[in-house]
Amino acid sequence: MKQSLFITGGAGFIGSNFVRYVFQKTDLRMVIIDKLTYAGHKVSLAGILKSPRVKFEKVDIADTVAIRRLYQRYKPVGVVNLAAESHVDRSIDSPGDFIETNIVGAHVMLDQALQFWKTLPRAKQKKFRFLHVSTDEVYGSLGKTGLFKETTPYSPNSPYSASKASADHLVRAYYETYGLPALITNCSNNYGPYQFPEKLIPLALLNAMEGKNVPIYGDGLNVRDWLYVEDHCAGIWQAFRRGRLGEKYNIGGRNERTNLEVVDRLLDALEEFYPAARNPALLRKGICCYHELKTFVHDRPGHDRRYAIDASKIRRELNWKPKYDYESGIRRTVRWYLEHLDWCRAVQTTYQRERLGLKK
Ligand code: NAD
Ligand code: TDX
Repeated sequence: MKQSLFITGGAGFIGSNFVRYVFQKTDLRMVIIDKLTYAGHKVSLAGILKSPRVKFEKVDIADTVAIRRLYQRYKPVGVVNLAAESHVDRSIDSPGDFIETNIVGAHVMLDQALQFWKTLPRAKQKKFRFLHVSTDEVYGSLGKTGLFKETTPYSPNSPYSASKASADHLVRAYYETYGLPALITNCSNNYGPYQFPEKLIPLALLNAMEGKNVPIYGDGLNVRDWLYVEDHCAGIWQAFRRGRLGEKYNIGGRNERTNLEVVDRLLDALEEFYPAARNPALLRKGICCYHELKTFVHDRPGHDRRYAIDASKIRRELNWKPKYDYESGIRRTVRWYLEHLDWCRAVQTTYQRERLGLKK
């Protein structure tokens, strides 16, 4: 049997896009390890799960015994660790879940990888890699100028980013202390198909389509650096194949936008593909323009002001560059959501786009 790659979190947003990417670009076998939380759905992998090249294991990455068994059973050629609790607002309400998955779970994946790797013959040890997928949020918040570099000191502000930062430190420690062949990617905000509708872009789109308010936190001037998800997948794949062990690679598309700019562009695109004048949900409420739905709401506690990524290292060393510009990415995304309302309904069983992150 061909050797397999472990992909944790493969039923989530980036994970499902990454599984599709690897499926199309290679002939590798994949083992998807996912707990199927509120954010993980097999429907995001429709079609692919039928392939004999793909195995699905519903397992919690923090379950040491189950993870050990998977390493022993499949003997992977490498691991791409995407599984995480990923939503900042939820981390404000329930930080414990983030500690458990993002720190304890990452540690279990690393430690069991090390135990397994030590049993491999030299030649296989040399090929094995553990790539940990992280975020730019570990660097904290920027002022009006400047970019996050790989050398920027960590300064996480939310329980989410603190948990991701902890995991990054553990990955580094496992490389430095035990020689586990590991590396890290730190990416900016992703957007595109299969993003769970708790995040700004799908939430704004779906609310607007249904004639509901589009919540904008604070003054709407916080800046994020947006990257189309397929470009992130390509960066992860390049780093996994050719990145230097023990290194970190920042990934980002230099698409800095205020949240207000993002929402305005989305609502314009929605008007183009689904005019408000033809949308019964808006007509019923006497609303003639999607922009009327924009609503300023209480700010997120500890809301980072600005993120911006310097991706020159991955460009230079691994020849990665984004394929999609912001305009084409946004248009593809809006069209995808309009054409996949069945997916949106299927994944929103326990969550109705209520406001999160104000509880504590
Ligand atoms: P997501 O929330 O859409 O998906 C996370 C997946 O992990 C889900 O399928 C979920 O079921 C699974 N999962 C959660 N806890 C688990 C556990 N204990 N065991 C096994 N599986 C578990 O997240 P996403 O946006 O796809 O993010 C994926 C990774 O990329 C995360 O590590 C995140 O920190 C990182 N990241 C995300 C972004 C972004 O903009 N979304 C940017 C940079 C980095
Ligand atoms: O309803 C909203 N209104 C709003 O103004 C929501 C959900 C968000 N926002 C703001 C908060 C942020 O400034 O929009 C911006 C983007 O918010 P999110 O989509 O929640 O993303 P963010 O907090 O920036 O984090 C995302 O990017 C980095 C991912 O969720 C993380 O997993 C990733 O690491």
